[in-house]
Amino acid sequence: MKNALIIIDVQNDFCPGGALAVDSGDEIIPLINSMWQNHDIRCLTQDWHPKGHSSFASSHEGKAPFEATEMFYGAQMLWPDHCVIGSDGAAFHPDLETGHANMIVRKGINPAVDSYSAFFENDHKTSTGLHGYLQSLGVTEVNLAGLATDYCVAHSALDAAKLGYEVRVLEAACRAIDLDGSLDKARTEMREANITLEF
Ligand code: VGL
Ligand code: ZN
Repeated sequence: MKNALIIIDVQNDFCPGGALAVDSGDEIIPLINSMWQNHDIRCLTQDWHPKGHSSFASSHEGKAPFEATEMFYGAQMLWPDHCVIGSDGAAFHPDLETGHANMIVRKGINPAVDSYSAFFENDHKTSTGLHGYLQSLGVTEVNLAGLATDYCVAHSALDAAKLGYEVRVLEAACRAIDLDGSLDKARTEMREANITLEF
């Protein structure tokens, strides 16, 4: 039995000054850097969108960022353009120690489907391959931190719980976007899924 640390989307665009900045997003980096040692398998995710991605408000006429819309796979929040493949905004924050990672998952690369979770795209069907990777290494426990608590961290945690992992979210090493109560909602859903929220 092995444990994994999965660090979600600690990229320039989610940190202060970025295109979809999360308040104090960069404050979690020293804590994350101190956590690598305690885990067998260490993964990073990178939000990684082609230009004109369908999750960008700019791709929908008459829509503004932070408005919701309907996609063929269900409700989708529209965002400012962010984490465009190859851009500085898509790069990991320079203070994040990325050298510890066994593997890096890139998600949201399909122009038509967003991907909050590290495990499945927002259609809840298309796998990123991370589950197979962790399974093949004997990982049973998944610890998550990063950005943003209420979107990519929560969706990753909920999918991990559904897949049968024991899941902990290290909230001291997370920061939230918190749109219209999204943080409270995410916390409730995670608790209901038996995910441990740890400070
Ligand atoms: C995220 C919104 C859009 C996240 C990614 O990392 O939480 N949020 N893309
Ligand atoms: Zn995104």
